[in-house]
Amino acid sequence: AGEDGLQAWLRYAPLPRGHHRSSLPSRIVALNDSSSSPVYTAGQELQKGILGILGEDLEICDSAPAGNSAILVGTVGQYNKVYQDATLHPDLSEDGFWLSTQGTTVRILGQNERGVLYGAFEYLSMLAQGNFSTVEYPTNPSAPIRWTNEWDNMDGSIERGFAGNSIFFDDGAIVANLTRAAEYARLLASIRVNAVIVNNVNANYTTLQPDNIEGLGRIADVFRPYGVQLGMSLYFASPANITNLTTYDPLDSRVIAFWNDKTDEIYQRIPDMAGYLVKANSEGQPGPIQYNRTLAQGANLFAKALKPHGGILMFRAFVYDQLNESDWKADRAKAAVDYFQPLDGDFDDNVVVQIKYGPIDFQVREPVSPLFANLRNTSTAIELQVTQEYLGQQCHVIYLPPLWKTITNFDLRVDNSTSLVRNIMTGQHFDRPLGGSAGVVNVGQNTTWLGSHLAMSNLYAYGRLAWDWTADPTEILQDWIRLTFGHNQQVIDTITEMSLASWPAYENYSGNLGIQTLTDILYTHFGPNPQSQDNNGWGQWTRADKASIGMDRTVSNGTGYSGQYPPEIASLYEDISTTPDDLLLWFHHVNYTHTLTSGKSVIQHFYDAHYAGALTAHSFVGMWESLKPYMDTERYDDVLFRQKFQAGHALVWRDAITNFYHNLSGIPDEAGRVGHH
Ligand code: GCW
Repeated sequence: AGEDGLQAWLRYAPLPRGHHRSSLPSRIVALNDSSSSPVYTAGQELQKGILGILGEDLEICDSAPAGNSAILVGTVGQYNKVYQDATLHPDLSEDGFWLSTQGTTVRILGQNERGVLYGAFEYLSMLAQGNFSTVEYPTNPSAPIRWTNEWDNMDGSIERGFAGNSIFFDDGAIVANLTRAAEYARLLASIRVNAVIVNNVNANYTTLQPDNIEGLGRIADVFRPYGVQLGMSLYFASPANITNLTTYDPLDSRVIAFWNDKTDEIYQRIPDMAGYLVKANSEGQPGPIQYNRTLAQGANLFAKALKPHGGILMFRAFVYDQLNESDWKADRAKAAVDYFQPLDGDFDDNVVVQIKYGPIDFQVREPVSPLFANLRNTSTAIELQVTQEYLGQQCHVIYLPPLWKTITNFDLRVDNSTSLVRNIMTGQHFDRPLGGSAGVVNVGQNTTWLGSHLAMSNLYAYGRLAWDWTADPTEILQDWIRLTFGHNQQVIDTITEMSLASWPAYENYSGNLGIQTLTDILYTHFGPNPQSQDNNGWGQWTRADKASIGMDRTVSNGTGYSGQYPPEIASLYEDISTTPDDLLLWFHHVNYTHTLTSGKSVIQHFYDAHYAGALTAHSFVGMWESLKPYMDTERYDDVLFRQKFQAGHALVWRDAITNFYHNLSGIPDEAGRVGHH
């Protein structure tokens, strides 16, 4: 039981009868036979996959007699050593691969060993989808950083994780059995994720104790055959916890020596460690500001220790202070630019500032973080959540790529010219050496990994997009459906329809017009709690009163946030008539009777959208039930249970939000649905 969940999109289910297939090569030639090599893994994976998909058991050899057909896997360098093919010059960058299928000769050549494994998974994905076409192409990543972050605590719990306890940690130490860690690395390699930060950004100094460094080394050992590097989050004040130092001042020579020595010790055990992730001076975490040092001085402390080892320091931009709502101009959304823009150019070249996609915190609708437009001399990466913290916690189906694409395709108009977020964060636009993305995933011990079978489309898509931000969310989704659930057209059409309707539906029944997700922000981040959105110190406010609602973030009359964007975007948001409806209440404070460009009033839009969204969620139940004949019982029942919960919870959402604003405003619903009659 649970095997389908564990294998996720790598099930290698037999290709159904009726699919055209051409004859296969007779053997697999892997050009490196060391068992920790991704090339070796590629050979093993091809053997296993072809057996599952096509029922043919190919042998793995280290060479092929001339004239014999083979699937050849190796780096370009390894290949040229054996075959001296001077005509072969595939245009590859780091981690890229070249795939060529000519009848019964298949060549999968990587720029490095990790690229070889990526190519093997690509070929297997083709076979599993019944695609036997002849192809020949190179493919390269959009960015070097394609990481996941796991918010796993050393005690085995996971912050904002919705699939059980950690696969890495338990009771303050690294678990003995790392089978799941290896299986996770296999999934990640197949979507070309190249590193995992294994512990929570709210970090603990105990990670750095010698037996835990040894344990992290064991995790890195099981990741290595999959080309996945290990990275770790650090607790800024560690030196004051594990030595007799009483300071963690980043400019103190003893503190510097501590981090240099610790870093050397870690690299001794994990020579290919990816780097560190640091959350400092954020939500109670210690940082350099305690010593009147800048955030850049804090970041560079670690960057310098990592530099000789080739490591990267990811430094989070999620820095903000508690605020008082009685101040009309107070605005948490401004914090990141206020803190980081003055430091542009002060960060070492192996520092990457990791920026959440919006200026607040993974809400259902946010504008792009303006920080992306304000750091020209600093490498940046975008932080996304695969885990659905504010978005239904895997109890609601939401296919997230359309949300991510809204952000990454946004044109910030830096210097009044095209400046797409996806080109800024990958380093291309400002010509930065580093860039990319971090996806907060938070997989757990549950056999579905994320707590829900359908949520896995988000992990799959995260990797595909991190490789190529121009890829199409629907195509990615349908590859995932075929690999996960098979080839039945009704299954493909239904899951596609449901997935594409899911983000708009959730926005409709949770929070509209840029008001954010009206979830409980004080405790659970789950379920409706509109009253928690005001009179809190967190700065996630709606400023709703009897007559009006919304944050005035204009320069002319509000917090001035809109002025953090380049001029063309600033004026778009400054002017209420050019602000898109879906961000109206993010930027403007208006009466409930204000007319939207759609012609509806704000309050009527709230009522209508909540009813429409809940209806869509309800329709998912019947859609899923129509798939019963084509599904295994285990996955059918598991998803159905969740769809029914979502349908019911969407009604709770609808009624909680519409009644809340009806009571507050006293304005009746034109359709007569809301309130007491
Ligand atoms: O919104 C908050 C989350 C915290 C998280 C924090 C962050 C890991 O509720 O759980 O801490 O964001 O991203 O640092």
